[in-house]
Amino acid sequence: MSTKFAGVVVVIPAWNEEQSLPLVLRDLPPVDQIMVVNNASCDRTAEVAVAGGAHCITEERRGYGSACLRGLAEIQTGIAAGQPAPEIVVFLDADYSDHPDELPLLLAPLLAGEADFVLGSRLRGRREFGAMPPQSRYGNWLACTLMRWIWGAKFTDLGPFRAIRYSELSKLGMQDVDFGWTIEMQIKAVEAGLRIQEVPVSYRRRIGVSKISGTISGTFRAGIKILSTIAKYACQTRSHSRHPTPEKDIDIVQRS
Ligand SMILES: Nc1nc2c(ncn2[C@@H]2O[C@H](COP(=O)(O)OP(=O)(O)OP(=O)(O)O)[C@@H](O)[C@H]2O)c(=O)[nH]1
Ligand SMILES: [Mg+2]
Repeated sequence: MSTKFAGVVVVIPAWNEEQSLPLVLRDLPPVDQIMVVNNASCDRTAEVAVAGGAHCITEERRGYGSACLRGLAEIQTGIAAGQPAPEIVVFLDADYSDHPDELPLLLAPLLAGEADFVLGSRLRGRREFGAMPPQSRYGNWLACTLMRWIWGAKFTDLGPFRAIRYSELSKLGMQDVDFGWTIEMQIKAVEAGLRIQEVPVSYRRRIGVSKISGTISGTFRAGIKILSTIAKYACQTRSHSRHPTPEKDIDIVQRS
């Protein structure tokens, strides 16, 4: 039995993931709390979450960001009721594409006090053939290229498996209720001057029905959402700063 990561809460947004969620929960190392946000599923997602030892809450409003925001609201409610604030919040998808047993890789720089935000990069890690279809890789590349041009930030991915210091996350003012959530966090982390690191993570084909990258409409909607999120924050940056183009690259430490 591995040692428990104290002060760590894992938030898992889940929409109809009864097949994959038990495997995610099985492979996660012990943490203070695993919070599954059941996003109005019509399968047995809630039952398998509880059976797997997770704290399960329901968010009726659909959308990836809605589920993540609900997880944050639940943490705030706990703190208001006297529970200690978590030190680190981890986000992880419920579809078993990421490898939950790689959690220690994400936590290491945070626990060592070397980073405030650690992003799992699928582009720098091992990917099963077909796990990230070409449109998904292209979308990531485009978004990361735009972030580099606009904010000088050298990300390689918008991966969902990520860990962030709760004290910093709670100050970012996260808002997006959809698939703009991941890039919003990255942009706001850069603008807030957080110490950011990327670590390579493995990625495999999802279990269950693909909702985004495996469908044309899902890919299109996610792409539009990500680009419009970049445009929104780029306009805000421009209106707040007389020097919108950073003079030097923002250092995102790449750990191997
Ligand atoms: N698509 C979608 N996913 C949601 C929603 N709410 C929660 N989720 C969860 O968010 C995670 C990411 O969604 P995925 O559907 O895996 O998106 P993706 O990884 O970009 O694409 P595919 O795996 O190819 O479908 C999964 O754990 C979903 O169950 C929602 O409203 N829409
Ligand atoms: Mg997925």
